[in-house]
Amino acid sequence: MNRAYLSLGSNINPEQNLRAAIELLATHTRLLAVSSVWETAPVGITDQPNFLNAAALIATDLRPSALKWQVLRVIEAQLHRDRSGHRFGPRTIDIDLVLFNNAIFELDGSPIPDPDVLARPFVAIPLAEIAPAYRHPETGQPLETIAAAFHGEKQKMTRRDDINLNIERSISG
Ligand code: PH2
Ligand code: MG
Repeated sequence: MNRAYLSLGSNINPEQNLRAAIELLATHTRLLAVSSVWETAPVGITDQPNFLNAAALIATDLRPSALKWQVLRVIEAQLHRDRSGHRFGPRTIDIDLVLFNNAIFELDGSPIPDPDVLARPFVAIPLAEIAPAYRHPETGQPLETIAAAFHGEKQKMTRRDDINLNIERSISG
């Protein structure tokens, strides 16, 4: 079994789309952990709604390319992700494969580990919640150390404890 670490983001109907993405992920893979939901200011194009960001850890027998194309991209399409607009513009759901086991490789020309793990607090902080002791394959730093370096930015992020993506715990009745 492989362990894949995913970064999720949405700023169109974000609460519903994050929840739907997690539920769909659970039907395709084994969901091991889901982070809190964080409300974050948009990076890149700043004139767009705030994002909700989260991270998930899954177990899968799929290789990275199959995971990306047969699961992540399919879920994005099911949730009406429109890729015709700006690359960094608003989206219903973005599911990025950012870490895979302890491997260092390229997937369709993009590096894994995704450089955003070290560069973006909205990626590092949720990941550190679900795998604090995981060591970055290139720097050797645990995710909790990487996330702690963003303490200044973290103050600008809001943990949305009113939104719970944990499927089992949120089933009512
Ligand atoms: N994703 C982007 C561009 N900007 N900003 C925030 N806060 N969160 C994101 O997930 C995000 C972004 C492109 O993937
Ligand atoms: Mg992204």
